[in-house]
Amino acid sequence: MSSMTEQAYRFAKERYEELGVDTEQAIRTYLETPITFNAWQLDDDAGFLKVERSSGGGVMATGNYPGRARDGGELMCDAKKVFSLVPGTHKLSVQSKQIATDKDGVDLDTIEKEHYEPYVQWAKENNYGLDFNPSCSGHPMSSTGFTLASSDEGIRRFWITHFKKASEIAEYLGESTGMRCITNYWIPDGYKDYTADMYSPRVRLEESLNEIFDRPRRLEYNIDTLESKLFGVGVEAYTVGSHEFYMGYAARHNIPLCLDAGHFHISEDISNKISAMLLTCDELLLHVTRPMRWDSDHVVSFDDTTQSILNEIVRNRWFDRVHIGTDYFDASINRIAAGVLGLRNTGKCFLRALLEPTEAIREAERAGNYTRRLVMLEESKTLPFNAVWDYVCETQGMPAGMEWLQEVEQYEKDVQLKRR
Ligand code: RNT
Ligand code: ZN
Repeated sequence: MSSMTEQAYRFAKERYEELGVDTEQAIRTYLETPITFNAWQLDDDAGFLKVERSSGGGVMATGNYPGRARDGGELMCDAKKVFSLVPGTHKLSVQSKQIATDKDGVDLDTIEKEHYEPYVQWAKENNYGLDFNPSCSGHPMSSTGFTLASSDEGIRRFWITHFKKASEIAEYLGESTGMRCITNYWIPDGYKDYTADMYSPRVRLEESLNEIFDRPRRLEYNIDTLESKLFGVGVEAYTVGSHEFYMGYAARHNIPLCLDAGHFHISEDISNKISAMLLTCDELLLHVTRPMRWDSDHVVSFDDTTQSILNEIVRNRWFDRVHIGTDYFDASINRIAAGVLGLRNTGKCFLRALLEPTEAIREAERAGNYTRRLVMLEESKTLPFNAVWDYVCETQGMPAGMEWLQEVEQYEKDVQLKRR
């Protein structure tokens, strides 16, 4: 560690101590709390099934930067590179279509544990956790725009089978890695244009979910969470799985929700929803992302929105109830750099939240001293957070500043650009 980093940290530590903040404790919490990275940043949501791909499904990576991961092996190699440049405990959220075995003829209704076994080995070797999601997008069986809410019984059955299998596989991932898996269910169903019947698809989605959840679930190894959405590309008019739909479903069936920062009206802030939803759900999953004008999934930035989300978790010590995951994908820049940057930004917001003098601010609030509350909230923004971040990076053997980019550039030359 450089002596400058160490010196700066010592000053920062003192400064925080004066405000009642224990930097050592903050660092420990930071390092042991997992943050999940979305694997679909690395393959542009393409997946590795050998079935024909189809457009639709409401998600789309834009950009043509070379070097995306083309199979599970490349994906793991890239994800490991990402994790090597971000301090903390890591989980990778794998999509069901990212099968890691090179098998022909495997489709989403015939996936088995063995197709994900290489991920388990890899995670165990490196002390990573795994999360999971059943993926509906880009598949011929979702090309009508409907999956679990389809009026076509064949399509609906295909996806029910898929979701049931996916949850079983997720339990296997959690059991064999020793870190519980968190699965997000995101169902793209909806209409591009005005509909005359918003009710029937919702009845069908409810029936499908009831059937999927009607199996003995091993909740100690996996929890399934439900992710709502406002609209998607190609389903601008109507989304079956709206926030109200899942909120009601979650309350009635005691299933956790997944809150994606881009899935609401653009000025709505999910940090404000967490405390309300935790009265209904025991747990929540977050998809931290940066919506730019719409649900665009830009690389997570070190911005106020992300900070508010992380503050909310930390202020209430909800580390076991709110699971932090990211959901961004950019194919116009180096995908590993995108991964590292978004994860470091999420991590920075987390560490900065852990260093907030929350107790003192809450004391002012309880006393009705809102002047003091505002002054403290504003002044704490410029406390020497960065000295603590640098110190964390260097004690973990990672570059503190932007030198990590050189490593990514080298990897791009040696590995990614050779993929043709
Ligand atoms: C899509 C959702 C969802 C997906 C993943 C792949 O809009 O945000 O989280 O990105 O399930
Ligand atoms: Zn999401």
